[in-house]
Amino acid sequence: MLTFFNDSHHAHAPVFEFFRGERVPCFETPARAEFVKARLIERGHVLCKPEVDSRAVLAKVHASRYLSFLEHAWRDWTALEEGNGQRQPFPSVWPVRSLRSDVEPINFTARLGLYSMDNGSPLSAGTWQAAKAGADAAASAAAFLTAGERAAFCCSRPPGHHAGPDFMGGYCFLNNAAVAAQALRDGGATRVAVLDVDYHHGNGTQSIFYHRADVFFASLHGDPMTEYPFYLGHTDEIGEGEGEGFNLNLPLAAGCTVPQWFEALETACLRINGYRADALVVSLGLDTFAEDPISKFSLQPDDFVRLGARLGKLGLPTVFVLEGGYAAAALGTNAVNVIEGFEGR
Ligand code: OKP
Ligand code: ZN
Repeated sequence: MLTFFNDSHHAHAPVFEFFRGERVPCFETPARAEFVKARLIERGHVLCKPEVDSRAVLAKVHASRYLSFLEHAWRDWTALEEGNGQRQPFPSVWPVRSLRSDVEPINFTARLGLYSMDNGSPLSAGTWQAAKAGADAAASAAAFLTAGERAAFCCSRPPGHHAGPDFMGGYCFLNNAAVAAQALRDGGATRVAVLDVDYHHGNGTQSIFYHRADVFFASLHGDPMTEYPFYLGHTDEIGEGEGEGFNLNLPLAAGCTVPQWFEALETACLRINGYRADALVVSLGLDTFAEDPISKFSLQPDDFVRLGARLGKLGLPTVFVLEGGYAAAALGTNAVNVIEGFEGR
């Protein structure tokens, strides 16, 4: 399969995050993409550099004030104080209900809080550069599909599906799946389906398309009553206005069985068939793997072949975008298994 890989993912390399009140090494590491790259090459897949500038598409899925903040965040952070280049910025105040989010404060940390859903998305020097390259990969993949390619895989990091119209969160900054979907629409697809199979609900993608009928969003994920991102991903979220009926959430209990997971996948696939999509974007999180350190589903490597095969049966031009998956050493095998299941190899 045509795959997109860009070395600038290395530029996003925060050192630590907070987990259960402790400072721990980041789960979302450069090694993840390198493990996938190595396995792709080993299995004979062609690696391309993204060459499409996603800026125009980004402006359609993210708010311009958020994009400006993100692009200049590291410059602003390091200008604040000597030594900040060695420190990771984190938000400390968030505009919850009854606080104003329409006014952008001058204070850097206050702006960071305004544009973040959690304290789980540390910035580093090259966050913008890496995230932008991931968005460029999504736009490039979409361009190849528009030109007649059957499928493409974007081996990008950081992931994107928690990033909403105007916020970062859950290791995500720019929503690559949304960029791919929007670029496919711009390329002439009438209806695009986005299927999110990451362990965590794709709250950012859902929010970006919640009021739209031209992009159908479906997600299988750990029940938000107990699992991150907690505040979105319930079954009664069906879309609003024009978008009513074009959002499908299939929450599953943490610890559910593999057959239960595939049953939910089947439900999502049948809905995608009914939608008569022209193209498919898959938010390919591999943190459904049994050995994942932060998730609680139990898929095995072979189950990823089966997932790929089921997606291939949809018969749609498909962009795969890498999302989560934190058992890094197994990530390459699991990702390539999906691709090869899809190709029927
Ligand atoms: C991103 B993706 C809090 C630790 C938990 C949330 C998990 C983000 C998963 N600092 N972080 O969907 O794989
Ligand atoms: Zn995830």
